Amino acid sequence: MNTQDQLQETIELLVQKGKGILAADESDPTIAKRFDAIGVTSTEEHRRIYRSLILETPRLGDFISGIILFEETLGQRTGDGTALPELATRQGIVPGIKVDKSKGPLALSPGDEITQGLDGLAQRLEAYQIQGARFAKWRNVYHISDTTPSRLAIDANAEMLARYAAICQAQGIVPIVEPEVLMDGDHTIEHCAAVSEQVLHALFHALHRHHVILEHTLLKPSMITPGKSYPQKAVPTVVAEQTVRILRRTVPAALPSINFLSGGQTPEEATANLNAMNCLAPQPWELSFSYGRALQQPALQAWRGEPGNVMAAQAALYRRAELNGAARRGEYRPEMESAGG
Ligand code: 5MM
Repeated sequence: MNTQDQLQETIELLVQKGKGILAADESDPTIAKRFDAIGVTSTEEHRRIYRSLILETPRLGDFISGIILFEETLGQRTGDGTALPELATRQGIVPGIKVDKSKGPLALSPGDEITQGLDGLAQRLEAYQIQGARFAKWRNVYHISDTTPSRLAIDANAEMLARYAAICQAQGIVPIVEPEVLMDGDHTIEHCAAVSEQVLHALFHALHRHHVILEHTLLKPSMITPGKSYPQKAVPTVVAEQTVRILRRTVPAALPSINFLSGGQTPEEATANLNAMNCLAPQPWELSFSYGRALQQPALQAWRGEPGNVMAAQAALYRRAELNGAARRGEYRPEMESAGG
C-alpha cells in the first residue's frame, strides 16, 4: 500500500460515528501523579498491569476507535504474552504513539514553553511503525496570562507542530496536532477565545507552509472555557458556542475530525460540553474526543491497584466511553450518569 492509501485507511478507522480516541499516553511523571492519587507506586510493572487492564476492557472498541500510547507501552505485553498494540488491534482499536519529548521553557521568553522531540523523529517513527503504531500525537502548551503566550511562542510552537506533522505524513503515519491552551488561571472565556483564535490561525498557516495534507490530519484542541480559577464556570451551551465559533474561523473544512482534550474538566463536564457542540448545527468536521483524564479517572478510582477491582475499573471505563459515544451523536443527557442510563 502506498503512503497516501495508508494515511487514508488510518483516518477512516479513526474517524467513525459514535467513537473517539482514548489518550493513555501519560509520560512517567504524569502517570506517577495519577497513580499517587490512588495510592499506587508507578513502577514499570504497575503501569503494564494498568494499561493491560484498559486494553482488555471487553468491547472497548464499541466506542473507542484509537488509543494513544506512551513509548514504554508499545513494547509491553499482557500476562498471556500479547503485545499491547496487538491487543488494541484485536479490539478494533488503532494503536498510536505520543512522539513529543515533552515541553520546557522557551529561551528568552519568560512564561512561555516549547515542546521538543524533532531530532531523530523520522527514525523513531520507523521503529514505532514496526511495533504497530499507525498514528502519532504531539502536544504543545500555551499559558494564558497578561503577557503570554507571546507572538514568538505562538509562531515557534506552530512551526514545531507543522514540522512534526510533515515528518509523520512522509512515513504514512497520521499526525494528531495538539495545541493545548491551558485552563490554568483566572482569565475570562473571551480571553481564552482570543488566544485560541491566534494559536489556531498560526497553526493552520504553518501546516500549509509545510505541505501537510489536512485530509490526513486530526486536530486535538482544548475547548474554550474560562480559566480554572475564574469565579464562574461556563455552562455547556456557552462553551459549545464559543468553541465552535473559533473553530469555524480557523480550521479548514478539509480536516476530517476535531478530537478535544479534556484538560482538567471533570468527566461529566467534558461529556456535556462535547454533547452541546454536537447539538449545534452540523459542522464541516466531526466533533469528537481524545480524552485522557475524563475517560480514565473513574476507572483509576475504581481500580486503586487491587486485582479484585479490575472488572469494576473496566466497567467504569466502558461506561465513560459509552457516554462520550452518546455525546458524539448529541444524544447524551446528564440523567444518564446515574446507573443504567
Ligand atoms: C492534555 O493532555 C492530553 C489529553 O489528556 P486530558 O484529556 O487528560 O487533558 C494527553 O494526551 C497528554 O498529552 C498526555 O497525557 C501526555 O502528557 P504529558 O504531560 O505526560 O506529556
